Amino acid sequence: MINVIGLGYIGLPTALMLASHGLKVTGTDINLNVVEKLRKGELTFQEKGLPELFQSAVEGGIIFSAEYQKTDVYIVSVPTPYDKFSKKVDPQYVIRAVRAVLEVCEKGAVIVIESTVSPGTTDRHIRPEIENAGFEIGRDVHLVHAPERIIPGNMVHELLHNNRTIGADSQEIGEKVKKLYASFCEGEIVVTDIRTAEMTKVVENTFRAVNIAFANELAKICRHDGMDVYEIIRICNMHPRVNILNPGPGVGGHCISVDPWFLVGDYPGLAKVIDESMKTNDGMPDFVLNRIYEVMRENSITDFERVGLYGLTYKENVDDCRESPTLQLLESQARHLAKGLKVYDPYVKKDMVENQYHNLGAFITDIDLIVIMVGHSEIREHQDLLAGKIILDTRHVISLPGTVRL
Ligand code: SAJ
Repeated sequence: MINVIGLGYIGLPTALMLASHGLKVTGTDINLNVVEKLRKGELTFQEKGLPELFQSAVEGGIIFSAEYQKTDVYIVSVPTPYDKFSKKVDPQYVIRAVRAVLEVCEKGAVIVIESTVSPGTTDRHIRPEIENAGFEIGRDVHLVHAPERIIPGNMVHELLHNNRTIGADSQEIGEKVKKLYASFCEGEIVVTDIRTAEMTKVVENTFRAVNIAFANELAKICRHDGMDVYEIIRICNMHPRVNILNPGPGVGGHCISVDPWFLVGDYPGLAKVIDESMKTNDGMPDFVLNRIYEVMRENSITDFERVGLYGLTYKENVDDCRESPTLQLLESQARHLAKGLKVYDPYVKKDMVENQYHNLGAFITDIDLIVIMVGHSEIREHQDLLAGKIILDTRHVISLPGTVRL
């Protein structure tokens, strides 16, 4: 039996995937609400294909529990927050999960850590924890790091098709875990050592962060001198070896806006391009706020209550608001003691911020300037609803004439 620890954005789909491919799985979460919801057949977040996967996992006999199980394979996918000041990863949840596993596991159990950790976390924090508990790694328990790569919005497909990395102390254990993941994963599975696996995960997200920062910097340069950044990127990308990403209102989510800081925190004198890139991305919500002021001035709008932000999530067509640029922008606006911006997001049903609407029609009626912060399909497909409004489109998704951009 496989005990998946932590039933969040990564743990839940992974547990469901294993169970729907014929493996015996118990999903454990310390949050009783989560466990009870899942037992009742309710999902805890929206994701394309997840309801069907859930159904097939239930048919496969998946069990949800708040207890850690006595078994020989654990997959730990608990959060790894980072300290905003030191920029270092906080491994406390992983450590707590490993401690709890040690209390119940069978001799020779394999503990697979899927949570993102900064390079060296296993050596610095997890190994000593296990050794101090009197266990010999490689005999009493085995450690593996198998970072995930799935993207919210396309998780189920990517779980099935992405290549994966398995970091292990020995080839034998690496191969054993590879076999486990190969029960559902159709991509190539590479076996390496733990430190390399830790580093690859963080580097992958850093690559994307740096490249988004480059696009954001170009947007600022082009704005400064009246050039069209989108046209420039479009033409540059026709070069066979150039592939520039899209500028936007900032970088959210729990990965690209977080993981690269681990490298800055651990290697402050070395990770310079990364440091600057993260600052550039983090500065984008303020850049958008300045653009809002400019557009308001140009159109003689004096009241923030006539301005609406479309989108609260960190990207299109997901319901995840973690580190979202819109939330960052609202925070910044509050710091400037200027309040009143209206907000709407079709994916966010509960009230999260002041002046939040739950009806697109009412939201549009009450504003003169709409700022597209997220390019949800809803607004791409119903652009006609925006006719007559002043539109500031930070995502380059609206094609109505007169739309102003980043
Ligand atoms: N964004 C831009 N411009 C772009 C692309 C993205 O501004 O051209 C913004 C998005 O709007 C969003 C943020 O960046 O706010 C991040 O979105 P994303 O879709 O690029 O990535 P995530 O955070 O949803 O998922 C990433 C993925 N990593 C990579 O693509 C290298 C995913 O594969 C990882 O599994 C995930 O991080 C993770 O858990 O680490």
